[in-house]
Amino acid sequence: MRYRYPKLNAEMPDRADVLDLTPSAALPPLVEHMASCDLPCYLDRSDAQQRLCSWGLDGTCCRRCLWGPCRVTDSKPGICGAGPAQVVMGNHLRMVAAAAAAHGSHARARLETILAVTEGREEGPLRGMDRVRWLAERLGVPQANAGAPRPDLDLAREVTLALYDDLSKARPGPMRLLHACAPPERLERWRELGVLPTSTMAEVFESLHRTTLGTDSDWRNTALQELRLALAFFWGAVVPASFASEILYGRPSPTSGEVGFGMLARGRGVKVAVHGHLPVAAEALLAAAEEPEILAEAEAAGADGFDFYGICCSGQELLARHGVPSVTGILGQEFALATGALDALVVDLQCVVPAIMPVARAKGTVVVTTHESNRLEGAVHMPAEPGALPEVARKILKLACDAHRLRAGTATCVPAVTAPARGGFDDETVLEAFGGANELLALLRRGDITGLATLVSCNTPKVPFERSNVVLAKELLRRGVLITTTGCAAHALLDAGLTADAARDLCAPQLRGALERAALPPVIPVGACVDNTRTMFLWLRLAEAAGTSLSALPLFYVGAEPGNEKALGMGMAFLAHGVNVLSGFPIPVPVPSAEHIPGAAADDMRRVANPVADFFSREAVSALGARIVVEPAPELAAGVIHMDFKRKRWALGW
Ligand code: XCC
Repeated sequence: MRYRYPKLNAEMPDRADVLDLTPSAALPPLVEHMASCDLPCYLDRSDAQQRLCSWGLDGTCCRRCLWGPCRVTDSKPGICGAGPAQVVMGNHLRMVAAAAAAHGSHARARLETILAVTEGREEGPLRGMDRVRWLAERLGVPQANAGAPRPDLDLAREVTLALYDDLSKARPGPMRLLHACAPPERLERWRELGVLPTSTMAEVFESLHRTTLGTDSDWRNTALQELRLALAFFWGAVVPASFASEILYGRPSPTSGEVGFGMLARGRGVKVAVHGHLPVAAEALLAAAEEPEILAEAEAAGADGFDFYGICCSGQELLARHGVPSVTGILGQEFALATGALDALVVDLQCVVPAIMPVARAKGTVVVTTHESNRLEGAVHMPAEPGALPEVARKILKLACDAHRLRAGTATCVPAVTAPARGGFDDETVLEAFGGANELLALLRRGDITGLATLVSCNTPKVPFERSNVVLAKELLRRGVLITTTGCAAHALLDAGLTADAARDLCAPQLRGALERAALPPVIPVGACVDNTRTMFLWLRLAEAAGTSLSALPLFYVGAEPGNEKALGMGMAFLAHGVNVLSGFPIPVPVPSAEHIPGAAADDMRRVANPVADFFSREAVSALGARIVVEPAPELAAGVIHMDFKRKRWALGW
């Protein structure tokens, strides 16, 4: 074994390291199975890519114009004269712009679905009218007309258009939801820094503009644009996407069951997995699967109805609202197909990797794409547009039945690995469970809860499969930290059994007592990545109860295994709100990069100074009251977080 410590990206685990160190009992047999089928997996592709390009790792490769690409150092600026800080910052900004475009497209698709319902083009009802009324109150949208309450669809339409405006308006002006919900202390800081945004689309537009050749050459000014963009990303895309899902499908409710790859062997139905981020097609599939005509199709194909499964964030959405078993996150998608258990994989938006197609072909699984932005070569495309959802869902399920019929007798390899799990929580259910924000605050003050952390974002080949998230969660529970989770981090923690009540045994005694009294699991899944909204609102309620700012409280945003640009944008958004951010990896988050120490052992590295890194790790503290910390080793990361919580507690006199 070679891999010990992922030195700032310079060393990645190889196949043997991953098999040795992953906490997942399901992964090794699946890797072996793929090899026996002559199907390469991500580990093969990752090994083939080593060593990764050091310029890319440092963020100092500039390919934003056609003069280069330039590999920039202090002594060798780009052809235009750009130095390393400018290139690192500009590349970084472009990644956050991509993130905002991704969550923004996601929000837009959901807002369009609500509008289709309000216009009668799509079937209702809107199950989240409480959220509509809550938003109407915050946004100052009148709820009555001439003394009579406004019809639900009318009110929902105006609220949705207000959210749409925050997402898309081009002319300068305040973002309504941000101004309605952000704490006054933050609004004041953002005003002072000059980073109040116009809209998500406007800030993406401006970010791309100012990273073109010969534009913003002052990297500090580019850093401020990144903060402005991060606020637009959060309040114009992330929060509306989460709320829109609630308006369409209602609040989640706590569920319990089992999760993991082993669930693919359960049941005798036509097996359909949903994958991506938009639960629009997935919800329509669940509804269609109850219809007698469709059930008859399944029976005619020799099945006993339908068995649904979830992958990535669509999986988190279905787990939260319907208790549908989640199978895996982004790195596990090809293994889910390799089991040979799935008849159909229905994908919507984002995090659907092209590597799944050869595996699906080999196993006879039909892959259906449902969104124009997310086509896959060789897949069947069935656009799940508002207005056609029930019909498209029926057609997809019929395709799945055909695949089931054709696949009869296909050999499967499903590791018998499942975990008990709970899901379906939001900020309200967590607060209710503790008896309200004041009671949760009292537990925090008393030290029953040391601090609160949210473990979010993706999985990455840069660590052994799911290891950083799982090790870090266990270490934090041992230190009394209350954990919420979303996205692929949640998949890792679900699969490790950490969302089951039995895992309370891993907690510090006082935290364990508090969780038992509240009947909450040790790690609390609050949904998909856009549902980081729920953690933010939980923390805002706590700060309000404490009469202080987020930056004064023991809170940490943790992306131990960031992979997608969206993870980067989310970290920046929490940072802008005054929450410390721990990232498992420096790139794309800029921190001092690694350099071999001349004359020392082959794996001795030192950190090289980088002003952008200093900005986010030091200067950000005075500007925002928070900073970015990078620590790849999860055991050490837990110590970093705990130390910060102790300092915050001392400062608060707790
Ligand atoms: Fe994608 Fe959301 Fe990341 Fe997972 S966690 S890899 S973004 S599915 Ni959102």
